Amino acid sequence: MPPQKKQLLVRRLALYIAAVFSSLGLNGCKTGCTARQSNASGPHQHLRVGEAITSVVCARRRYNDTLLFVRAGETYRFVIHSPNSWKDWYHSTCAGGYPSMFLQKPWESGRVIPTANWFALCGEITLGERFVIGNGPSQHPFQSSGSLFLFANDHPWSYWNNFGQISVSIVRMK
Ligand SMILES: [Ca+2]
Repeated sequence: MPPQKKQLLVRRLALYIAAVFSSLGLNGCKTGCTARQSNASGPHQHLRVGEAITSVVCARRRYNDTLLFVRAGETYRFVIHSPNSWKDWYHSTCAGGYPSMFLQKPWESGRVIPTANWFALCGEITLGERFVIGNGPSQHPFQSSGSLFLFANDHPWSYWNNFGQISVSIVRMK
């Protein structure tokens, strides 16, 4: 079988498995995640310089709403709390994520942020930039304004087999 056809077959099989698990109701945030605000979509607050909030990021959610609104030109600092641990199926990792293992190589370009590690803690602004936080502490100067969402970097159809959550403090620096 030609390699391209084989790759297509593997992808179709993976999509089928993802669909089966989704239909079994395993794509929610039922395992290892108790964060209520992860699913929230309420009024978003805007921090003053020096103010901070703590947000919980559930690995199984593509969009974890921090309930924060940030503006272009502001800088925020991200500090990961202990235990810094979550799991991509059977693979335990941290907010820094992990590089591709053999079978994951062909899927790298499909990750939400293709150049970041699998499961690296990342952020994004609605209709704005995406950025990597990792193990931190790290700072990000925002170039766009909007609501801030956090996520474990994964392939969009592969969130169903994610477990755990990581807490992160978000402080406005500028
Ligand atoms: Ca996954």
